[in-house]
Amino acid sequence: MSNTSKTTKDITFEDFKAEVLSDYKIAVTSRECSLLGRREVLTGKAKFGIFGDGKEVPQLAMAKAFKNGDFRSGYYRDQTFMMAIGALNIQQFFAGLYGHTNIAEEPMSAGRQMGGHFATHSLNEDGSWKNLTQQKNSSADISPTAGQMPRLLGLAQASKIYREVEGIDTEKFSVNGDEIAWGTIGNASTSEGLFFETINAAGVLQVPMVMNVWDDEYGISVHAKHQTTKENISEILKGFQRDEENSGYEIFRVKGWDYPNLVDVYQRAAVVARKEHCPVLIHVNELTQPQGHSTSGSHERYKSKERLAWEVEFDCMSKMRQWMIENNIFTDEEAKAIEKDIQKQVRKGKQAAWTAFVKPQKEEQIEAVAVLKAAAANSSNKAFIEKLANELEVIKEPIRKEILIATRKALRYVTTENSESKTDLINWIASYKAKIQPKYSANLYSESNLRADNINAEAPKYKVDAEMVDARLIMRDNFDAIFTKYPESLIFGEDAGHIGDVNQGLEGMQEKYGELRVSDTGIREATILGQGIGMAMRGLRPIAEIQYLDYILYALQIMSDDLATLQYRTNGKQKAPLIIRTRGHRLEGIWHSGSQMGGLIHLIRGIHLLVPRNMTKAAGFYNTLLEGDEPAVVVECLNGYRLKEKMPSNLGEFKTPIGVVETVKEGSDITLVSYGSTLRIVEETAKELAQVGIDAEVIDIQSLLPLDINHDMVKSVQKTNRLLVIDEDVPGGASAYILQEIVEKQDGYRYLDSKPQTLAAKEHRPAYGTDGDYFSKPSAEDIFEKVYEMMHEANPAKFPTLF
Ligand SMILES: Cc1ncc(C[n+]2csc(CCOP(=O)(O)OP(=O)(O)O)c2C)c(N)n1
Ligand SMILES: [Mg+2]
Repeated sequence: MSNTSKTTKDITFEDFKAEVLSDYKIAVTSRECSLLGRREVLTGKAKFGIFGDGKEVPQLAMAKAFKNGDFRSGYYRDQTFMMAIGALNIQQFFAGLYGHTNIAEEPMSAGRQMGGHFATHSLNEDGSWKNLTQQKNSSADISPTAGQMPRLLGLAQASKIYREVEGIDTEKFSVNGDEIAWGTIGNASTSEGLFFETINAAGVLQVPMVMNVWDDEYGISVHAKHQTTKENISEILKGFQRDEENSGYEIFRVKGWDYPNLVDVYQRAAVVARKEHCPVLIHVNELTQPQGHSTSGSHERYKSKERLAWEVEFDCMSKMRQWMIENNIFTDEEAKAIEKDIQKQVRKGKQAAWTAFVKPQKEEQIEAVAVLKAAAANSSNKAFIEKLANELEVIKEPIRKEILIATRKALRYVTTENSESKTDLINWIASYKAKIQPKYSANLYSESNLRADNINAEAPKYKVDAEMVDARLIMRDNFDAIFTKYPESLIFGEDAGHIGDVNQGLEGMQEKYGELRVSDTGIREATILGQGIGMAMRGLRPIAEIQYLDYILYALQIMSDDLATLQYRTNGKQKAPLIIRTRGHRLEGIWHSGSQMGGLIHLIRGIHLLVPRNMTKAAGFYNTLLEGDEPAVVVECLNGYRLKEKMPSNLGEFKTPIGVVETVKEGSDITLVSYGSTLRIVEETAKELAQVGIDAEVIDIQSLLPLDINHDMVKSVQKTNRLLVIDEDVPGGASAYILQEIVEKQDGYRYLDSKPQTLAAKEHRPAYGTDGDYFSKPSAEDIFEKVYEMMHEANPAKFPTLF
């Protein structure tokens, strides 16, 4: 099922009629899916439903203007559009509603996302790119309202880069930069800051973005009068309209039930965006929600009788039907026949989806019951196990939870017994879990051969007369090598362009590589991130610069909700190998020395988090990441740019391994673990400790996500039997995470002779100035005394008390 994008110009009435009829059939199919979908939830077959009824007709118009290579970044109402571009059929729609975990049956997310969250596949089985110019693309939806906006900007910007930057291999991604990024959003969600930030940025960048607002006057129960000034988004955005003097937007307003006008507006909008790379806003108003917001409530509670009556009259489908009758496209009887036929098809598709959904679990149930019955036959607790087997057997449509509950509970009745069937039961549970768990957990990170831990380290090389230079020069010259080696790489951020970043790590790069590849952006962290996500999803290698680590919080929601979940929520069918460059740690004051690592670690699982101790290490991380296909944050040490480091000769080539710790000083008495700027203080303190006879081993973690994939830290604890984790995050933050890794995951507790400890910063933000730092974050004296205290406890005679 798919509609073609012929223009209405050169076609006969018969052609025209056929096209409109085909559109109507798609819309009826979509509406029937919504109606039946709601029933499936209310009868308990599906858990939650949110549907696109009331928004069908504008989506037909959008689909007609949408071409191969284009991208959608939208929200949960777009099922009609997805059907119209041929990316969603009836059975798949219901597979999504049920949460089918097979990607072949449920191509949107393999059951990970609730229905109504759409995606197409950008990647082949092995994680390599498909040819995106030969298919219609949808980036994977997320639930946070307006969360689709930042990425939309990047999807659109990619076309501009492909059109205007020379030397990039565009084959799989672009034809002359002609692709449009189409956004959809609900009227109420335009209240979010992300909407306004994106609208402004796209106007500045002049990228081919067509932004569609589906306006039904409500956001769940909240009316437009509480959402939007003047209750009218296109009215208040009028200032963005381009004119003879200034570039800006082309803005359209059109009624959502007016099929011929919608088709016309979308064709015109597409020409402006595609040809001129001018962003477009289409405000589609007078839309409805026939069944209310979602299956969680009913709109009769908050809509007036008059409004409800208006919604019936202005339902876009009945308006389209009426128009079709008036224009002799069909008669009422013909329409009824079409509708009846489609109702049947939808019921059939729904049934097929349910049968396919239930089938594997039924088979697993039969296996489990057999294993349970065998275990019962040989057990003194036969009656109890049989009961579990019988209870499982009678479930008509079992889910996996029920299968595991029965089998796992049965194990408890055979703990003291020894039989072959008990072993069979144990093995069955283990192999079942091994088979099923990945359906829910795989693809958080890349599973292709380009994943980070598959990329080999390469040491920096030095000429005999290598100079000691300001470390920022290593960063700059390495970026120079990167931009030459990878024509598809580009960097952007506040002050990243003209002056070459606030620490001169990009000095001269804009002059050399141009304003499109090394660019200044507005102060708008969330959409800087979004630019990166969208461009990375279209095959470019963006480096998004967040000026200071402290300000990453503005982008954190998008990192956490969008970037970190992308591979996971598409079951590995989309990727955005975006590199986020930032700088942080110890400098001056509350907002220039943050180290909110605990927060980041826990919120961005799915993105690597790298914390190099110097610029050579950092540059090596960029080189590694560019060979891989995963997103990462690199936190450069803010106080390290002017320190001296030796200039390597293999710039762009040396690689710091990801997930591998480095022992920077060997020792036998205690293991000190740290990273980033604090590591330098730990190294200095280790020298002072040596003077009093304490031989500390110092480990640089380098990579917080992933952390120590080779389990090297426990080997050190095995040798020293003592452990202190030093970190400048708050107490219980990153240090607790590191401690858990060593003590629990790596079984470090077995080798400890002293209580394992952490030394973190104070709970408050770091105060300003040198003393502010000294009284806020772990100092050399703090570290010395903590280690000394641990050694005193172990050997008071050798280390008499300090205080
Ligand atoms: C950030 C965020 N806040 C709240 C919600 C809960 N929520 C889901 S949809 C919705 C209303 C959206 O209304 P609108 O944008 O007009 O879209 P419509 O559903 O009317 O098409 C809300 C509040 C959410 N998903 N994300
Ligand atoms: Mg709305």
